[in-house]
Amino acid sequence: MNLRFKNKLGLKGLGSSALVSALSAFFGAVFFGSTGALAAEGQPVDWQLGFQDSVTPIMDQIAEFHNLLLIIITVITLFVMALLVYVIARFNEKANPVPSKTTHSTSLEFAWTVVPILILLVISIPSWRLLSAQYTFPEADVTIKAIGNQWNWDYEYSDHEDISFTASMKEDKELEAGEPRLLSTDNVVVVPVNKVVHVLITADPAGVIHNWAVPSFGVKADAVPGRVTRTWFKARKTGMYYGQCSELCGKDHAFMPIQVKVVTAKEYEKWLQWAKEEYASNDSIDDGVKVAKNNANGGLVAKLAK
Ligand SMILES: [Cu+2]
Repeated sequence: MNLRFKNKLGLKGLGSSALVSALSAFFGAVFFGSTGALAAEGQPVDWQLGFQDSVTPIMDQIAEFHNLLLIIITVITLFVMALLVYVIARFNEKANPVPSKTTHSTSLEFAWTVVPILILLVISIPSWRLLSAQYTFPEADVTIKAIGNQWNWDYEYSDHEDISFTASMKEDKELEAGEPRLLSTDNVVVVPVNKVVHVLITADPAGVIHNWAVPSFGVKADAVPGRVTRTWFKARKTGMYYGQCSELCGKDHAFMPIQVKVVTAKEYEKWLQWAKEEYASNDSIDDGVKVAKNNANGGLVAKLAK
């Protein structure tokens, strides 16, 4: 039994989520062997059940909401199945040769109208709470702009003029040891831990809709040409987190991943210094979009609106 499995059985959450975690750990262990991790932090794993581990308050809330819904849908499904089994056994031709002539039951009709309404009301409370939390933006410590291109992402650090770069997926032959295939990028977004990061998201005006999503952060927002949407996250753990473009955008949709490294405040300061050098503005591009000096695509991606 691995550590994660024990954690799950250790009822670390409150009631519902602990129950669901324990259930999913149980089924994971039964069907997929107990040695594989059941969820991973920052990236998917083989035979994973459920979400990637959460490192933000929003993702915590999403997971809790999901667990609540899973319990409700399980109870409803079992109830309906029990009714069906009962009807099949009790009211078949052999067991019930003379059927009742009843066509109407006011109290029953009242119940099957009101009970679903009450269930929906119960569901709506955490749903609205989650929606409100997602769209209540705490004050930003760091603001990043992500621009979806065909087929990579440009990033600009809005608080630092000199830091902007393109992040393209690494080819298989470029991968270093431990780097996940189809998820690793040549340049990586770096953000400090325990800080509110706002991500302004848009797309190349001459392009298509993309979507900036990182599962462990619980963020997913469309990148729409000519519009700026935004999302925010506050990661509580350092580490590497991966996401993918999550809006079907075209032929290389599967090949424009998102890689975010969460580091300590000190490491972040150091990275800023390094990045200002590394990603110094490229004056040869006349529309004012800066790209990384080492960017393999050169200026090709610099076709953004002026
Ligand atoms: Cu895309």
